[in-house]
Amino acid sequence: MSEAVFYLTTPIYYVNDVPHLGHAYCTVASDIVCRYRRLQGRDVHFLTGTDEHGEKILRTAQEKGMSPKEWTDEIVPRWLEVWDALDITNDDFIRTTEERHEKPVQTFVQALYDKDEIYLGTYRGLYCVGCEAFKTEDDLVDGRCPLHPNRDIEHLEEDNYFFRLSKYAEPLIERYTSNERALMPEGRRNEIVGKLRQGLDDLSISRVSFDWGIPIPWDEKHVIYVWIDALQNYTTAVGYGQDPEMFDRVWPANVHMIGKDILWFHSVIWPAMLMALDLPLPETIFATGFLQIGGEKMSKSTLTGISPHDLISTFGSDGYRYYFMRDISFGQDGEFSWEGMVSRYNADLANDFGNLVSRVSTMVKRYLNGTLPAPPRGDEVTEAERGLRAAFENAMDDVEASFDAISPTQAAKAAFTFVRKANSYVEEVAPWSLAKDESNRRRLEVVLYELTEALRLMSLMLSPFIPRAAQELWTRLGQEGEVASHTFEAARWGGLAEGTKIVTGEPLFPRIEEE
Ligand code: ME8
Repeated sequence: MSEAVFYLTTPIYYVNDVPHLGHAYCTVASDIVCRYRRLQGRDVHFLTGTDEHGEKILRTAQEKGMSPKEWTDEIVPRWLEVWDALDITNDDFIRTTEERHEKPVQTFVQALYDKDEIYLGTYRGLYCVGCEAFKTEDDLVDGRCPLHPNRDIEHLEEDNYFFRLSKYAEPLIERYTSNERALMPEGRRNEIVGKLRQGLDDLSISRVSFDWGIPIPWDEKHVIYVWIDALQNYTTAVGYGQDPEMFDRVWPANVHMIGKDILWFHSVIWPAMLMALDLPLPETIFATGFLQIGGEKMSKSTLTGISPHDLISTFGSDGYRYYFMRDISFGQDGEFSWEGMVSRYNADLANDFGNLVSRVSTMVKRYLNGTLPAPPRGDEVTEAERGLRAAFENAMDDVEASFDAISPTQAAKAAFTFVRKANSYVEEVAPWSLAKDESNRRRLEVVLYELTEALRLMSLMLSPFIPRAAQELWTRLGQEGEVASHTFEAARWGGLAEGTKIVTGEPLFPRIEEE
């Protein structure tokens, strides 16, 4: 039997504005994890999309003098452009205004109602339109939402339908105290368990004061609360209520990758909804930290959002992807800085990796006429080659363990231990010295074979992070097709065939001069 699908989701983003670095952070990390799982031979289903209902989008459209549907249709392509520019390989893109989402959301909510999980009541309290969330006084700082200090908190009094969320505090505590992988990282799990121990209130799941949303099927003057609608993208996109065969095959998600600001919705409300219908729960919810600027969360509402395009034009998609994964410890908050990005790019990509590629391919061209010799026989392998090969095996193991722990930062570090080892191997074996004496010819062939093979393996191992450069290198090494369509089956030392033609080219990562 084939292994189950690896299903990973990103948050679906509010389209009240264009994406900034903070949004791209979660999506890039998700893409890297998915690319790695594909290299492992897994059947991956990678979902992202847009969250298009609710008051926030409605008000944005009104400010623009458009209907909400006109506004979302205009802005969604701007999001797709960014994902394209960052080489995001999602298998599906869901918009919550699509019929394939709206219909099954109604089916789901109706099923909750039929099981008496929903009742009519009155909500009296606070609401932050920025978060699209009900708030208590305790959530506010100086009377304002700390995440949306520029927006006024609203006082609501509405007849709403309520979900019996309070029933689920105990089962959720049980889940998070007995399963370490259910919610990661650990600090976030403890935080949620602490909050759950204080008990849960039932949750208002409908709104009546506006109509931009999915109607409650049995009472159409209500629209479904935007979070109850949005969370279901994870199930509607894989066939809930429409395609039972697909739903059984793909659900539950292996990973819901999210930012820490939306952890409560994902780790409490969403699993409770699933429990209420006896549906399987996501295996892991992983909350990233915030990308900050000047110590504050980068955001649209505080006007600190920088567009990914502004960085891609200088660093390329690869430089962008690598920097954010490598420099911001995954799961924690981290500060973006231009200087940090330049120095990381120059040190790791331009110097350690890019120069190695240039040096090795230039030597193969100069000393071997660009044609690979026969691989070394057992008796031609010395301690130096054994060290290089062992570094590769260790790096592969560490990369795997890091991805299992959902740490692309550790994985990037681990992969680069092999790059650095290859650089020290070049210095140790000094091919340029061997080339001076014809009697060293075979030894020269052996070390250049080993180095070229190391580059091929780097292309595979680094491809989740730097897919463009990895592909360019793969092609220069005379390898067919796309590196991304291979698996780690191809990651066995000695895979390069004798006679392969190696070509040189422009630097993969031209140095960026600091201004
Ligand atoms: O919350 N640093 O959408 P959203 C890191 N539609 N990540 C950041 C970030 C930052 N500065 N700013 C945003 C929503 N993000 C809902 C989600 S899911 C069913 C519905 C990331 O557009 C972070 O992952 O406001 C956050 O959770 C996500 O963008 C969505 O933000």
